[in-house]
Amino acid sequence: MVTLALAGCGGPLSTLAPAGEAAQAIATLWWVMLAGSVVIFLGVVGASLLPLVLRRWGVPSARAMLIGGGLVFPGVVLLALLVAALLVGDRLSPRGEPGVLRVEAQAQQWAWTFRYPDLPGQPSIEGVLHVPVGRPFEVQVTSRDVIHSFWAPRLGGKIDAIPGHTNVIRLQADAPGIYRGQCAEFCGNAHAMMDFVVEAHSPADYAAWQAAQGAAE
Ligand SMILES: [Cu+2]
Repeated sequence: MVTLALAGCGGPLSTLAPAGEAAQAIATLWWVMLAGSVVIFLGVVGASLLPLVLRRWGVPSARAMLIGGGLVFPGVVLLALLVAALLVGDRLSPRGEPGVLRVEAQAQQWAWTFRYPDLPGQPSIEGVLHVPVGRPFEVQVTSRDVIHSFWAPRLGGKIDAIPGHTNVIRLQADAPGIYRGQCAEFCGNAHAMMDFVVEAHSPADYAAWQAAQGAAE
């Protein structure tokens, strides 16, 4: 049953098929939250049945239920989730590493344009983001019109594309391949069509692509 339900979680836009460090951290947090919520659900069901089973032993006082179940327990769970989410968020944030690959992603109804400020000729390519594998890259995301959201689920989390503002997300692809991305903020009629791909190249292929950009200039 669970296997059947989880079979729907695969595919090219699945956060549960991570292909990079940031996406792996997000997927791990998701599994921890799923396991935790199953345990809590069973605990709550168990606690509600306990008085029936152990009637003669008495039930906890209302005060104990309120303080234990209403304050202490959710407090501990929410604090643990907050710490875990902050740690994962840190892995998605830019780290100011020297020499990190920088890419600009500009959203516009209804397409993505990627620019490479560090490459000769500063190429500008619509719909395809070229990156090398095994090396972190920072995507500087902005918008020319309304708010969009940059999201390549197998590589990492979402980040808003806001007009007049630049948000940065740090991603990495661990294996060569094509990773699909999608605008994740409703932005008008063709929002659902506003997709892109991240093409992760082996170091040699990336060097060749880079050289071709310089030559095209
Ligand atoms: Cu959009």
